[in-house]
Amino acid sequence: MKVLFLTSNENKVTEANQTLSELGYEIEQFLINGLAPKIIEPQSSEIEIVSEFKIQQALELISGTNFENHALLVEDSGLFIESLSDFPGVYSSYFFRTVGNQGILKLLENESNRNAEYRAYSILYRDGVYFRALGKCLGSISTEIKGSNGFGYDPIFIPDSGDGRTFGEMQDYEKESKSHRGESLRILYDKLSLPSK
Ligand code: ITT
Repeated sequence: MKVLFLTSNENKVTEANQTLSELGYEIEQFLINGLAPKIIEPQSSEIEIVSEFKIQQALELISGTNFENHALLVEDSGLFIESLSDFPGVYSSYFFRTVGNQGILKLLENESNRNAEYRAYSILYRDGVYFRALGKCLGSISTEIKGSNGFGYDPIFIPDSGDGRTFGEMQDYEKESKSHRGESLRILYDKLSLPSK
């Protein structure tokens, strides 16, 4: 089954395919004339609320088109840093684009509490039914940038469940088995696998 993923982030599409392709789902980025439609994100500090807005926009975009019967996927995620009162959180994408990993390292320069958490909230819509899943990944912020795999904050994020390497130093399958997105997609996988009533 083809699933249209409304996102501007191709890395999210790759990671979703890693988990959901086993179910026979083929995740494709939702494009109109070759471009990802602009998503309007609400002013909210909750990734759950942002995701609900995203799925409604996806539904509006396919309404009345040839894609009307396709399954849809959206996700909102972010990095929540304890000593920064959960910043950048829902602003993770913007913060990364403007100041990047160096900006985070600078903010934490003299900070001993480097605890952080990645969160991802996914919503999959199929045949009139919504499937929702929250995934979390506990970890800490490194003192330097390490590795070039993954995307975004991966070169400064060390998952607690790992061996001290950042996600940027891990292979895709290692990140997937520990990450917030991996967890959220595995929960979706389990929900989608249940026989429908
Ligand atoms: P869409 O909203 O178009 O889906 P986006 O990249 O802007 O794409 P979000 O608004 O959900 O996505 O922002 C998530 C940001 O959080 C993302 O851009 C990264 O900066 C960061 N992030 C989330 N998950 C990550 C991961 O697995 N690895 C590294 N950074 C991540």
